[in-house]
Amino acid sequence: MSDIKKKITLIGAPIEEGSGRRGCAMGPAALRIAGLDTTLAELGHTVTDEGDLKPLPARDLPNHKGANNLQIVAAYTRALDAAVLDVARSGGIPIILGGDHALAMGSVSGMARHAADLGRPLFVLWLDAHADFNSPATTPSGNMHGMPVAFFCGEAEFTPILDKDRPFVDPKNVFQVGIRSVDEREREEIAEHGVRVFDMRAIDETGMAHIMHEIIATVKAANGLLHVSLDVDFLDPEFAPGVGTTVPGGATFREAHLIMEMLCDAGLVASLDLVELNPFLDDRGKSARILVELTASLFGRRILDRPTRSA
Ligand code: 6HN
Ligand code: MN
Ligand code: MN
Ligand code: MN
Repeated sequence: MSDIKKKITLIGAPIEEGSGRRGCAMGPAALRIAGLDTTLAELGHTVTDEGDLKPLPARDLPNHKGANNLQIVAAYTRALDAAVLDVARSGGIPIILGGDHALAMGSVSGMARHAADLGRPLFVLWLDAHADFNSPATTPSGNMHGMPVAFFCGEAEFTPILDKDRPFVDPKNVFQVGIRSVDEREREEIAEHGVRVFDMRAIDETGMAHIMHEIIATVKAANGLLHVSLDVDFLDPEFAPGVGTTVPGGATFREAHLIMEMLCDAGLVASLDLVELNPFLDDRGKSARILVELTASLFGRRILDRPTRSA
């Protein structure tokens, strides 16, 4: 499966207004400087870089006190919904270079439309320290990067950012792995909606391989498409310090790497977000580089194929 050559399209989404601090806007540039495009091309894929989206704020929406910078987040949501659908429809794999996690409102919405067109269910693998299931009604911060999962699962409290009749993702098709920071109301919401959560304790108790076998088997059995959303803070801050919301006790590089290798072998991944990279907080490009490494493994790089590096 991993030897199949793909058409990959990079879409930069330098949004930072969903996060409440500056820096994620530099994420797409850092991922390019770390060599994402050449690394994927060296694996034999056809890589197109569409550059960065720069949408104008959605002035048709009112300001909302529970949703900071709503007009900017909505603009990126609409732009990504369209751009991701376009790439997927033409047989490509969109990789969205973030940018904060609010961008997943658009990327997942676009993939949900694509999956609906194909008559297949969309599954989402959410690799994150956080559940990101707040809404303007429940958020403790107003920051919309804490809301994308609730958004694409169709929570009603959102002001109309996209058409109301768009397809939503069934919360039971959302797998959250690595979770270790959940707000009080989020805890209730994810339980109520049946999101499938594998928190750090589950990883420690059962191991990543077991969890991934289960997820892959579920997606395969349903003939589903899989969107992967990788938040830098999924990783332990020791490996990836370049993020504004570090939480101790995260996934190791080896666990993350295993996920990517297993997903590669399964051949199910239709689209990928690389989000929350804040190069301003990073340590000499370490976190950008780890994202490139993980993406390379997802798209076919194998340990035995890797060139031996001299010390
Ligand atoms: N992220 N749950 C917190 C909030 O403000 O809603 C943190 C969200 C973090 C979001 O890391 O993508
Ligand atoms: Mn997140
Ligand atoms: Mn997070
Ligand atoms: Mn709810």
